[in-house]
Amino acid sequence: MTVRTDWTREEIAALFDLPFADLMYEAQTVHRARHPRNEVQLSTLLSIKTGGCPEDCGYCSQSTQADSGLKATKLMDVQAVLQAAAQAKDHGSGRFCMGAAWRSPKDRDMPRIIEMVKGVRQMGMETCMTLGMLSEGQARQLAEAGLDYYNHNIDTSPENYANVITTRSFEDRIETLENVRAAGINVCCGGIVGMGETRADRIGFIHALATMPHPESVPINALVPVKGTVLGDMLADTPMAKIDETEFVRTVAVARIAMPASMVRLSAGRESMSEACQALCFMAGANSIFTGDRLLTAPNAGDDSDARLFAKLGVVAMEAAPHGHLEAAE
Ligand code: SAM
Ligand code: DTB
Ligand code: SF4
Repeated sequence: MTVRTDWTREEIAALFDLPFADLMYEAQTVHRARHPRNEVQLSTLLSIKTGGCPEDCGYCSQSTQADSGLKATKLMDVQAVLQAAAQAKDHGSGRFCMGAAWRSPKDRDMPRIIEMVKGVRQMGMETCMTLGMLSEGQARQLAEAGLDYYNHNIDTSPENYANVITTRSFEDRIETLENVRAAGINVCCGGIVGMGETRADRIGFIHALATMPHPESVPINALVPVKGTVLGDMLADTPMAKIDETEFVRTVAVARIAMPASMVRLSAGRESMSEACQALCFMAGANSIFTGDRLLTAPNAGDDSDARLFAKLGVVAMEAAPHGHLEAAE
């Protein structure tokens, strides 16, 4: 149960191949050794700049390449962002994650972004941002502002990357992750399953995450199929390509075992997931979710249904503890 970054693909593949009950048992054992059981960390998303993105990510409604009918907006005012953060805090969320549909932030945007980080932090919430690629200098500026986490996903295996996104490379992603880490900001990095990728791609995806310095937070998103995006339309045309729930749970369990100390977030896609599947994901070691009615642009499960689910499962919200969760073993 030590934290290892020397995983081989064969080892990751062997975990995926385990009988389901054995995989769940191992994942739950690792989880209990490292994390408070029955506790789930709550984060809330806000899209601070929506749509009009020049990147061509095949899953995303915010790309200019997508015909999703989404209205593009300008960067929000600081006050409006702080108001949304206050509401999230009132609803029990510990972390506020601000996302912008950018390839990378412009230097002229940085002062406002920094005000947002400082303001949310002053409210006693953990801060997270996802703004696209960052230079070393931008990462340092965000660190100085007190940013706790930066989300930047590798999304899929290195070999599948170009099938999903062509306007940047897997290596570009790694470079930003290195800049973020070097600046001393916690890394939030994961990806999407259910994009029609193969088991081998899911193995390559977890292998890539587990052989870098492990991200403190690993979001596992189930593709939210959006009409007008390449992948949303592909799934609508070939429903057979939709990922099966057991395979989704397996992916969560393998992430938990391969990255024992990380927080594994059951991210996008919960809205259309059964309660039983979500319960299995928690069993498999997921210990974080996005709360609230909306993700960035897509609908989310919502506070009422989450409260019901938590009560049913005997799950409680984890106390927010900036930078402290890795020591949270029982
Ligand atoms: N533009 C920035 C970037 O790409 O890094 C930040 C925002 S982007 C929307 C953040 C992440 O959301 C993506 O990396 C992807 O993993 C996830 N995402 C976007 N659209 C999704 C969808 N339809 N279903 C599931 N996950 C999605
Ligand atoms: C992540 O891995 N998932 C979040 C967050 N990081 C920024 C975003 C999910 C987006 C889902 C689609 C939407 O809302 O547009
Ligand atoms: Fe732009 Fe991010 Fe959407 Fe890609 S995922 S199109 S970079 S907003």
